[in-house]
Amino acid sequence: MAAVQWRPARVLALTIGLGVIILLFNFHLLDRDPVVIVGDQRISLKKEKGKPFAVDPLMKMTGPPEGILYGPGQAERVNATLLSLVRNEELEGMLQAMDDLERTFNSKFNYPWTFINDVPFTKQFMEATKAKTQAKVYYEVIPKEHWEVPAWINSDLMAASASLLEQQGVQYSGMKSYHQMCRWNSGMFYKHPALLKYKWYWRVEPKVHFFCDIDYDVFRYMQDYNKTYGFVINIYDSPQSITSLWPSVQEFMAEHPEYIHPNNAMKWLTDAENRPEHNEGANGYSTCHFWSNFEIADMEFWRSKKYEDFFNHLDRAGGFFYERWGDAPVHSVALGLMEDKDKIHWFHDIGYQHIPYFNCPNSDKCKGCEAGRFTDGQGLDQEDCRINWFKYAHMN
Ligand SMILES: Nc1nc2c(ncn2[C@@H]2O[C@H](COP(=O)(O)OP(=O)(O)O)[C@@H](O)[C@H]2O)c(=O)[nH]1
Ligand SMILES: [Mg+2]
Repeated sequence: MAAVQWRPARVLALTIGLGVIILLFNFHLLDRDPVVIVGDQRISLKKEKGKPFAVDPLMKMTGPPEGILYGPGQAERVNATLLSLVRNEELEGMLQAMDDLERTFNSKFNYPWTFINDVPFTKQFMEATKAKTQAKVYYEVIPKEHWEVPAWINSDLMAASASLLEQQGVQYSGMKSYHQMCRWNSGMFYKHPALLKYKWYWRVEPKVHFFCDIDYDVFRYMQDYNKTYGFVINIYDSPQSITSLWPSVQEFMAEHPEYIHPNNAMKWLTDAENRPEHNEGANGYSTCHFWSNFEIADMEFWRSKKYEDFFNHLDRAGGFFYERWGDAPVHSVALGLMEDKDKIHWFHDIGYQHIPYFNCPNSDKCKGCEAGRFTDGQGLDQEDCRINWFKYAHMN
């Protein structure tokens, strides 16, 4: 075999060739940066230090979702209720949230309100809330067996865990009723006898704000476009509050691989690129979740056999009381694993605030909400993880 002769011209050609290949490869890599297109804008989803987005998608002018929508009086109401779990002491905050939702949406559509409490509502609460709406209003008490701490929870262990979590700075860990509330929102609310007749609900908490006129029937949109779950905000959770949640979920997945949806959002759930320390602290879960104080959703998902099995598995594991599992990560993990991710909708057009976070659309339908703003707290911008949802799922 003849030896290759390394003449200067050949070396030069080879170097140029290699250079071109490296350049093309780099372009290819650059091109592979996750991007989304919003209107005429290409938005990089690469997280910049201290900034949730290179360009905030919320700064783009936005409006209602695309497609056929129904305004006031244009279509029958669907089978839905506005839903609030609330305490008598929170009356003022509830009236304020009602004012906002009635002004922006419900005075046009008149969906019934259902208020739920673990103790009976006072006359004052009922009279004041009734006076805020033209729609029907219902007041319900939670059945005792839905609220109380289950028999298999050891109260000494619960108290010991609570003080440990308190030392780690987990908010509300020593407050028994908060754990009960999270469990009820995770696996009980849709079983309340007064809710069985409804398919859809919009969860509303006291003190939340709504900023934008909503001129179409959002429940009808969910139904017509085959959606299961609507959210506005995605944030990271405190890993210390859910250290054993993901390991429990992994056990469940091993037992029930048939429940995992082929078009799932597993990559969103397990992302370790952004805030890897959260993934590590939560043993494999990014902790990114739909912030469940706002939910517009189909209760049939929660009532399904797969979710019932999922909830029972978690309930038996004890983390609602030995840790401080929130209904937000529980709902989010269930949806991310067992629902078609295309059935999850980001209501970017609904201006919303629950302290300390906002969803503020850039739209002339909104008042009192600075477009693109995420938080009014100092240094909380990095809590926003909608970027992950956009990257691994979609923006609609
Ligand atoms: N009736 C009742 N409602 C509760 C209780 N604990 C929490 N809630 C409601 O559950 C929701 C979440 O509680 P909240 O205190 O706002 O928790 P946070 O949003 O996580 O800070 C709110 O709508 C509260 O009114 C409780 O013990 N009884
Ligand atoms: Mg709240």
